[in-house]
Amino acid sequence: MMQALLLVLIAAALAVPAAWGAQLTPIRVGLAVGITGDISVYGEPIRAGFQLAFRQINERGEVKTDTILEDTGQTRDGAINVFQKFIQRDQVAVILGPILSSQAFGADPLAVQAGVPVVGVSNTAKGIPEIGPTVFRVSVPEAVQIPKSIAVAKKVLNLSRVVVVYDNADDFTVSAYKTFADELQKNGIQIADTITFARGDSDFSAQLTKAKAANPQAIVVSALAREGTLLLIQGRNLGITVPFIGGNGFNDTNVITRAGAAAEGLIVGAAWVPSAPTAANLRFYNSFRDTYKREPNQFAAQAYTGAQVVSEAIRRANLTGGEDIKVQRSKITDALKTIKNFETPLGRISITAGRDVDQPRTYVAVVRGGRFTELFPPK
Ligand code: 1QQ
Repeated sequence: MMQALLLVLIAAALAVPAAWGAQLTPIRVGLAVGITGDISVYGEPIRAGFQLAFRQINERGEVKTDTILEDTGQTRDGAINVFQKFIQRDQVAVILGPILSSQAFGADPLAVQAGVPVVGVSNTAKGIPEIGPTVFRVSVPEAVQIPKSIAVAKKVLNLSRVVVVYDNADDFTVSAYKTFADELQKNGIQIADTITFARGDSDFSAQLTKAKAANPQAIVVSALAREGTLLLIQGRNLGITVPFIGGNGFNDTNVITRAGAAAEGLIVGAAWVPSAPTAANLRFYNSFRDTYKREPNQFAAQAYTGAQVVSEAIRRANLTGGEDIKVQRSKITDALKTIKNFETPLGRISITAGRDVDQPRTYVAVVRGGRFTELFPPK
């Protein structure tokens, strides 16, 4: 009896370090964010979401992290440089970012080569997790979201004829364009014209004049925020009155603020809306607003979610922080694969066998009165 009790006590004592957090040294996490340049409209909310989440995580004390934030700027090379620094100089155990799919296609292969897990929080092009066995994302891909947006838009607008305008110089906008074109075709919606521009352009009068002449019921646009905003404004100035339907590039309140009245009626698929009625979202929404004195957006919610997923993986990896960096990297990679039905501001999400996100609840939003509002199809 005494012996059995002793064994139980010894077992309990041995179990304590794992259960109570034996982590002694913080785990290094690299945050690759484009804070300057055209993509700062995404980078600012993403940085805010990361920093809020890691502050709360470190305050809870269960997982200790040491985050290093680096500005990638808006280019692919900028992201590659930051990844090199994170992997070699800073010896990080895991990376969150970079913002654009086009940056991920350039930088993620370096992480794959070094065995460093990467979690994208805003990459939505096709083929991101397929970059390699350490690449994950929590941002619902456009291939999943666009079919929902087109189905809702078709019903709401009774669509049969559109024009498609897209940026042919960016990986994400090209990928989303292809998904839009497939989906329009599947829904029997005629594409009266397909018109291109290139990232960096500022004058869209030729494209918009051509689009207007095709007399569509709506204009489908695959663009990043800067070009997307200019297209909305210039389109309205040219007398285009039909609605615009956009992709993930438009999911930012800055687009609405800058485009003003020209953004009204814009339809966009979204991974998050402010009104998502879950306890986890309410906690996130309120703490973000209390901290930053402004409303979060989809990108902030996704960044916060990515930080939560990474810290949960660090917790599950049972690290002390003293391991060889290679061990930390591989244990976190393995732990990321175990994330299932995990409560986040985006709802309950899972990491699939293909390292992509499974997010059951997504939204189609319309801009009304300067806000993204959930759009429901008529019954
Ligand atoms: C991508 C995107 C952009 C809109 C990120 C902000 O979805 O590049 O994949």
